[in-house]
Amino acid sequence: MIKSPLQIARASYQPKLPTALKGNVVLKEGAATESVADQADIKTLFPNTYGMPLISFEAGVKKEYPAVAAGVILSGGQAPGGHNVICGLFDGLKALNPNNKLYGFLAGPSGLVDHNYIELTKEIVDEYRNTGGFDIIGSGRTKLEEEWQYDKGTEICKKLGINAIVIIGGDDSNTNACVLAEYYSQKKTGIQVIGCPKTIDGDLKNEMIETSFGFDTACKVYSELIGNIQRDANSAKKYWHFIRLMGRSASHITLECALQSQPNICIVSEEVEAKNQTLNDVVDDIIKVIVHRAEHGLNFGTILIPEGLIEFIPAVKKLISELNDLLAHNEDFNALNTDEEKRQYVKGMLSPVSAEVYRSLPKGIAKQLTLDRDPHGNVQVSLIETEKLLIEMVAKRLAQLKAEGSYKGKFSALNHFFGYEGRCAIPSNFDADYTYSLGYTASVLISEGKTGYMSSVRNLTAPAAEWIAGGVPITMMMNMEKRHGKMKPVIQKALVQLDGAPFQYFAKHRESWGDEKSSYIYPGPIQYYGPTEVCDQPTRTLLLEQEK
Ligand code: FBP
Repeated sequence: MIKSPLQIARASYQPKLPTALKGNVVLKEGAATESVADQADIKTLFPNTYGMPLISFEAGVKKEYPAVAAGVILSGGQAPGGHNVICGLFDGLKALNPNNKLYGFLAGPSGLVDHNYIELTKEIVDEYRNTGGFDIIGSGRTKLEEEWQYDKGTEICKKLGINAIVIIGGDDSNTNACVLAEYYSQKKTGIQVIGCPKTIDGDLKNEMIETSFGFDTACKVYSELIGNIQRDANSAKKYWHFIRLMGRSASHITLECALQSQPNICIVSEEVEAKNQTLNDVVDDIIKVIVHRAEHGLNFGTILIPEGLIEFIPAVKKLISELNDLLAHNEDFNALNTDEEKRQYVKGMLSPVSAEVYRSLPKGIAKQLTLDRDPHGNVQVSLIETEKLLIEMVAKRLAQLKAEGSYKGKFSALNHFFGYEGRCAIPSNFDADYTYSLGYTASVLISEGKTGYMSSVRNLTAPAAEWIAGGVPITMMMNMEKRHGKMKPVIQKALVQLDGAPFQYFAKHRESWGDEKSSYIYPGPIQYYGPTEVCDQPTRTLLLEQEK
């Protein structure tokens, strides 16, 4: 591998660990837990892994652990810090017993099923310390949800002597980790399963998981780019920039980037839904700011748009939910050959209201909603070009206003989409430290014989030495939701809370960001070396949530 000077320097960065993990560790069990909702159903579905206690680690006396072998899987979209989870896991396993082994399953969960793996040695792991990407073993979106897949997993674990599998993934992958843990317990395979909270989207968080890893770095990369665009806009004074940001359903990334860069307009999908807005209402809100700024001679600005917006327009949401029920395991639909046949079939099966919405959408977007699903059945929102749709609608409306004489400005728009450029960035110090600690924590959970737990590191706005490491039963995060027409146990996805501190801060300040005195912030690139207030800051979301 040819390395950049920064990569060479970063290789020797020693991630910070919570004090409790630095020496000998003792496990403390807390109170028994309950699932967030639907307790009776979840308890019935997870008889072996329901109700387990919370776990925290404290400094303790030396303990001998028998040698174990673990297998690690990277699941789903890349997120900065994935390599450091593996480094922390490897270092932790070796510190607990030098005979411990770590295998990596290749290309995501399919590696477990297809028996594709490598043994992760010190030489391999050292090459990837503090780097972005998931290329050490690759990732994939295969779902682990069929018993034959679990049994194939048992086969390879028995062959390699693997006692534990660590699944590094988002809410869907950790849901599957929980089901796998329960299955392996029921079958008495002796294979433990531990989850790790990954996703740039920031939507895998709750009372015990303060943030998912990768959110920090990705938001800092996007905010740098937004700041650069704002400075360009403020210099050239001729373009409105419509910037769509990744993040799937939730608007956490968009909101965090707004807090870091203070754009003129930022749309938050959860608010659009709460206000029961239509796409035209969203356009009207944008128009107000554009017209106001034009009255002050400012025909430029920035607009942040979450990629999940379209799903949150209530009428479109209803349509998506009908499509989900309609298309799940639908043999007739799957047997159709052309996109047009499928379109006609869908139109005929929808309720009259949804059929109308479906018809009103541009064909490309309707196709995305119907045909282009990921293996978890999710609409692939990152492929829907909402920013272009909005530019088109805004331009049309402004032309009308101009004709009526109520708008005299010039409207020239550019579109951007920031997503993939942030997912494999070199992890910020926060993500490098957090992920290393998550991996190290997983190694202790494994050595302590735990299963069905998610590795958890909390108190994240304090210095790393004061972070609290431990484990949270995954069943604690679950509730029942309708998926593909059936009720399923799943981890509750965290959306932006409109009464939460990050949104409240934004709502209080957004009017002034949109007026004629722009309040742009130019965050600049992530800094890896320098004063702690420049290099080690967590996200604004985390700081506001923890009242800092
Ligand atoms: P995960 O939920 O798997 O972490 O993926 C996050 C994400 O980057 C979303 O923000 C985005 O919608 C999606 O992945 C894109 O998926 P793909 O990588 O398959 O294009």
